[in-house]
Amino acid sequence: RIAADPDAAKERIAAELDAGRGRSLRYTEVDDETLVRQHSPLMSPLVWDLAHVGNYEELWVLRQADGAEALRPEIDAMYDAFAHPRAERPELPLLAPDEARRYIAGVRDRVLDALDRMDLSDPHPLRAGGYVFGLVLQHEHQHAETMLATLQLSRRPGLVPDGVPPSGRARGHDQVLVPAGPFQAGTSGDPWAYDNERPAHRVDLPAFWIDRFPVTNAAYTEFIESGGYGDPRWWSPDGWRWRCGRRVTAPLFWARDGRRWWRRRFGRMEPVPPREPVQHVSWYEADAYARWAGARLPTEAEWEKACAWDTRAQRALRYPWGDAAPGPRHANLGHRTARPAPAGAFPEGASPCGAEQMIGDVWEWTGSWFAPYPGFRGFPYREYSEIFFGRGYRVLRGGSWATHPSSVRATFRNWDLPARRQIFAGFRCARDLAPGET
Ligand code: AVJ
Ligand code: FE
Repeated sequence: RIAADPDAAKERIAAELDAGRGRSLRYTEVDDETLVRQHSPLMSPLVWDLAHVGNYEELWVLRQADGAEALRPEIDAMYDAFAHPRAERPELPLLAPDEARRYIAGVRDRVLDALDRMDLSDPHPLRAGGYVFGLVLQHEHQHAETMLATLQLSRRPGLVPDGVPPSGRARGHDQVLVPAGPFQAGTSGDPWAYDNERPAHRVDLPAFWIDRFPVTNAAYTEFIESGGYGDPRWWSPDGWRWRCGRRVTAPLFWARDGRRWWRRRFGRMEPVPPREPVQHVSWYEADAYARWAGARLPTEAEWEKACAWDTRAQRALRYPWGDAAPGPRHANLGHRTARPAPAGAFPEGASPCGAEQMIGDVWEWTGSWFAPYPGFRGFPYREYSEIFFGRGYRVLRGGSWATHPSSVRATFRNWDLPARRQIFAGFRCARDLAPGET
């Protein structure tokens, strides 16, 4: 955000860029073999992500916003996510880990020079308010979260720093009412919002109930134990095909030992903690659980209204608790811990309607397809959002424990294919009011 004092704004941007880079470097402080290997066909080798964030920064800050020539035109295609799908990336002649670190450090030096020189009041859409720096910063943090998913898939213990989440005081099953009426979805004014969050528009919704907390491991285990994975009544046709084809019987990384469930988390087995939000479930599993529970997934409009619409003030907040930047008492974000916090751990992060943990802990699957808002305009490039519209992606909201605070807000939209489980995703349920219920 550009304040009255441009130097202070630039210092803040530089500090945020530095913190983002520190994170990428920490996650890649592992042996070269771990960096160059492909841990799953769903993911890039870590060394690809590392050079890609630098290449993206070079493309957008140095070339597009500052008018520089390409530093290394011969490597551009390798780090273009659209030229090479993830599965192909290990076959590319990628920069070796040390070379990648040198390349991105060289880009960063030039980026800081460009920041120094840039007039942030220039109306150019990439330069105005330092938009392009917010773009690359959020991009780097999104890849940091992707790197964590890759590290989780790698099975190697000791690669990821842990931390202890606050404890929760959650009651059992609990839903909050979101009253009927229009609200403002999306944003036109948020300075760092992506194209897919724009423009702000009015959406009128009937009243609905939404879970106060994300669905916990305890609740999800009941679905499993009651035979939920074996009963096609609960599954969409595609979901049933997916679960049978892959013989899925529990969330990814879960294993049963007699009557107890365990999970592998960053290379170590541990008992599944009952009060934590379930994570590593696909959209298909979330959808089936909701049907089993006599509920459904919220639409993304419902999710956003429950997250941040202040009915009394008739205005959209940036976060459930207001407009203040997320602090440690609001939400579990930014990898302070390497896991979701138990339900009820963030009463101070409650939204105006009383929903908790909407931001942080786990990305939440919604019932909506990823599609453009009315009046959408692709910016700054079609491949960020536009080419994913109408292609079978489901919307996720709210960010996870791995998401950096700079890269999530009530309007932020994430998306993935309904079969994906390696991301840090869970869900909560919603339901319509019963006849006569007010
Ligand atoms: C918004 C998380 C779906 O990781 O594919 C990274 C973010 N875009 N580089 C992704 C992104 C370009 C994107 N998601
Ligand atoms: Fe990227």
